[in-house]
Amino acid sequence: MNLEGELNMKNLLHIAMIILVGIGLGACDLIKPKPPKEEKPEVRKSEDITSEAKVLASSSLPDDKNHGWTYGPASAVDGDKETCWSEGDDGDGVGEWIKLSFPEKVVVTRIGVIPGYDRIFRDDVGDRFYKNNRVRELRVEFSDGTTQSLRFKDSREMQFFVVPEKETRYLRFTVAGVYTDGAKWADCCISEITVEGYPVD
Ligand SMILES: [Ca+2]
Ligand SMILES: [Ca+2]
Repeated sequence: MNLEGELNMKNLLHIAMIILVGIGLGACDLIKPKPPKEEKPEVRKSEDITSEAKVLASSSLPDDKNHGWTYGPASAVDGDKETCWSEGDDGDGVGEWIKLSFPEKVVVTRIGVIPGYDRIFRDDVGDRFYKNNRVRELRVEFSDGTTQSLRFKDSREMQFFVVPEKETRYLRFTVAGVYTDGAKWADCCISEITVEGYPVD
């Protein structure tokens, strides 16, 4: 065997070794026991818990008996965007509140609000949204006394806010600012509030 032949043979042996070692490692991998699964803390599933709450308000507009429309706080949690809670104070609504109280402590994760009266009716007034005051800002108070501010766009879709997970017995929403442009009535309205979370064990 000349020098070239010797080198080729060496290379072939080298490649064969690499393949054998590779197969060996692969086999080891196959029979290696899998590490135990890491224990993850249980993640609680958030759900719509609005219907569990009792609802109260600082004031409400008298119901419209002609149309059969109700303006009490229950209208903000009935799942119908065409019914609303309207405050009944003489002013623009700043300082008025609506409170959702839960029978047990809950962890709140997300809040959604339609910050006005999302009803369109076939009469001279038509669309009620911009004819009433809309919420610009709500201050949410939790039962530990802490508060969080929610700021709204002046538009009729439900607007959502993620809440740093917090245990609470109630949520009190106080109107801290309103949009009044174009309003015919000084009534601040909320068509819907939804609360997502889960009960505390
Ligand atoms: Ca409603
Ligand atoms: Ca008012």
